Amino acid sequence: MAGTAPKPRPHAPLRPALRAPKPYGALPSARQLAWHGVEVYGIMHLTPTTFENKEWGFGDASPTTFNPTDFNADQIIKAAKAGGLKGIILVAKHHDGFALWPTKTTEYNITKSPFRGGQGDLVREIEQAARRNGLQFGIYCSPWDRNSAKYGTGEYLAMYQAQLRELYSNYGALFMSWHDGANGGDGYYGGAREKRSIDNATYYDWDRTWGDITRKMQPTANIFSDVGWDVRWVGNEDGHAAETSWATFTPMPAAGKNVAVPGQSDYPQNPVGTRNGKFWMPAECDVPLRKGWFYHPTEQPKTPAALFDLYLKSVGRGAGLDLGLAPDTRGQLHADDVAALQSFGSLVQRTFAHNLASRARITASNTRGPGYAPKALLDGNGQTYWATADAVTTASMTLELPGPQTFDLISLQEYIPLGQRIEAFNAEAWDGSGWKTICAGTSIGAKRLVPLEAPVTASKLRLNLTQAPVCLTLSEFGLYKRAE
Ligand code: FUL
Ligand code: CA
Repeated sequence: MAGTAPKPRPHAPLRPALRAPKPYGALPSARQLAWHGVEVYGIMHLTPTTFENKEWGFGDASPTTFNPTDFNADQIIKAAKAGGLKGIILVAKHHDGFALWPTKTTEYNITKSPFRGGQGDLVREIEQAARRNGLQFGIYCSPWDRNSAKYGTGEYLAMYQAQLRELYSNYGALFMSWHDGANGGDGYYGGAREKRSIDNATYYDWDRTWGDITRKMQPTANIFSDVGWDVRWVGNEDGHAAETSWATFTPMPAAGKNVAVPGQSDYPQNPVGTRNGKFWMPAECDVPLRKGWFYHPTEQPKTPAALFDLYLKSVGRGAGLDLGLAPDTRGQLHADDVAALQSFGSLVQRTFAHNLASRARITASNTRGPGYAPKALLDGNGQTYWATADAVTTASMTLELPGPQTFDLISLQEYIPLGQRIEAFNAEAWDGSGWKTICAGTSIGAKRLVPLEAPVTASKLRLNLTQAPVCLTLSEFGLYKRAE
């Protein structure tokens, strides 16, 4: 995208009014900007727990349980790609503690299974298939380990950190490092079969685990947790953010606690975020394609229409959509899952293939000056944007379409490298005799998709940006008709 941005004119005099707007509030890092570009990705669960038909393995399944008879990384990744997923996070170790790579840290790993005659490395196979097919790769390594005898003691942290080091060293650059919040409780724990509780505020020493290991070894990896450093959990596993969803966030400590750290924060705010929050920490909406994160023969994948609705409520609210993929005991996605992904991907692709506003004549009530003209909203390039003069915090723009168009979705994007600025907007359509409000909303951020109650046919439209603390930026505007 950056490659198509207009080159600055070197001889244009740099009058102060033409300088870019001053950034506002917490800003996204380069790593987060890259993450915003991914939008839809997947998280894959396939461990001994699949073969036990459970959601949480206790940690006592024999390694020989893990025996996918026809594992095919390309089948899984190609289905993900057809679904429009641009990245895949592999659960390299779930709560049951079984490591899907030949680790030195525990005997409870893939080399003790029949998979590839004990020579296999499932992390490697998925990583390579992902890269071959142009998907980014990420890792989930569960902090909670129900197999390890060491769990709950100081020794376990060293083991967990060593596991992260192995995963960070051997599988190329990661786009995400995903850290689950489920912690402690009962488990096998090397045969003790007991309940172990840890203080999740201190036990994993996240400052050092993430600061000294993840950041240093994998600077491109976005750290996800309920209050991850880069991406926050949306607060539910249903796949949607709140209708108002700010990318900025000030984590809330749990009742009686001083600081909000993973596992010790209050979640009511997570779906909405915090207006003017301390950090840029957009939401990830994680939701399984089926009912559970692991494959169960009795469950069905969600319909393409339901997935499209989740897309609107996640990506369309400035968040990411992380779709759970559950290969079956063959080690492949069920044909129903492949079909659901394919139809969902096609629905998104066909809906957004053509911006019905792309040939509109667009005028704005205020423009900062040359280089910030409103036509930047229609060039399909997120790097070019329209902006107002410093003192102007509300504006309207009028779009005259070449003829009547029928649409039921409006798409807006802010130029987020300068922060999340806009707090309220609405749109009106000209119905021949007057302006009729067709939608209204609050947060925009990386992307806002507004589904209209019913399709609108119009050849003239007005977008009103009605509230912001500072001057405005907007990088893209689109009108779309939901595909059948
Ligand atoms: C959850 C875990 O407890 C689930 O088993 C699953 O891995 C999901 C992605 O995160 O919190
Ligand atoms: Ca643009």
